[in-house]
Amino acid sequence: MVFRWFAEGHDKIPLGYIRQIPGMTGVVTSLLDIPVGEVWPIERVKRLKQEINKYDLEIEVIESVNIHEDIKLGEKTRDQYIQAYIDTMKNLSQIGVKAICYNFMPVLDWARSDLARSLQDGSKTMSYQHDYIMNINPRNLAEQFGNQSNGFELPGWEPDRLKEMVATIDKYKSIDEKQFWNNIKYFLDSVIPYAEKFDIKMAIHPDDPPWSIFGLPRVLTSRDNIRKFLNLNTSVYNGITLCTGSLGSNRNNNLPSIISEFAAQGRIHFAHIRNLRFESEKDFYECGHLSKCGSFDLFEIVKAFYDSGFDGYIRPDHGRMIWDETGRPGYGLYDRALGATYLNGLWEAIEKMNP
Ligand code: DNO
Repeated sequence: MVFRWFAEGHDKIPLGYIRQIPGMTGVVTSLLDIPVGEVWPIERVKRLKQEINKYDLEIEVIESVNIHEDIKLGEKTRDQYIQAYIDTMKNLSQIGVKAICYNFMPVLDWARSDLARSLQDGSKTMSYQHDYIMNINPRNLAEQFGNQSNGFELPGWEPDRLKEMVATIDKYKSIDEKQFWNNIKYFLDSVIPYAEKFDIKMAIHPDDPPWSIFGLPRVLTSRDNIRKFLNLNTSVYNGITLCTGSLGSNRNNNLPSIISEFAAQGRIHFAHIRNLRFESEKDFYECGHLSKCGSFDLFEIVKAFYDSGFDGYIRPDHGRMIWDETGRPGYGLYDRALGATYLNGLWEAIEKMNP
């Protein structure tokens, strides 16, 4: 079990607290200050490792090494950014990183309509209202996120990504879905041989939400498209992050069945597990991890991982803000720690039921 931690200066949760969560063996982290497209210097990654290891925690998963927009757009300059990506992979392999979670969402990463919606029990959480997202200008949404993020830079909404947001969104007008898939394949065929060489499993994150927003192509959205993605490059090093909250927000995605299919093939390298509660067809809010709190059956989800012999990394995903905690939306300490404990409990029970 691992825990997402945004590294010194970007996270107010001390590593010493993370170590005290029962069963926590490592953190999933990143170097947020390095602009996308630049190589992560070896000295920086070594220092990061030392800092984490001091607390008896491992650093085997990186989330994320982001992909430069020129690669996603298939521009002529993409080769130089792919080379930088490979150089970063090499440096990460030298400190023992075993998996990289990344995404191929154009321009923006995940989207929510509210980062601090108050729930009846007094907690605050992130929520998604489809009409709101369909009618808001992305620049206004970015501004709203800036005001609601308690001073933290949100992953996927980094300032360097937002500077040219509108111009970049425009560039996608000339890219159809077929071209976009070709650009994904070009990236995979370039980096996967190095993933094999460096023994780093590449784990793409599904699009969140799993449908197009702001007129941009989004393709990592369903079982069929994940099959297509995995077939673009059939190396086992080309795999996915199975994020239940992202994929599951499309009600047509049957999570236990999707997990069983891809975990049995050894293509799920990382699991983000959380629950959400639907309020209508496409509207939802992020609730506590417990099955009873939301719309997913977490027992069936964890069982699907267990039964398929999953041996990748698991982390609890977004939590609510509870007990008056303030911090990075979705990434407070308390509710995620409860989530981790619950997931560990489910895993232990399932394991003991299957001697
Ligand atoms: C949101 C996260 C995403 C995820 C990236 C991976 O909380 O799940 O930002 O880290 O999509 O590249």
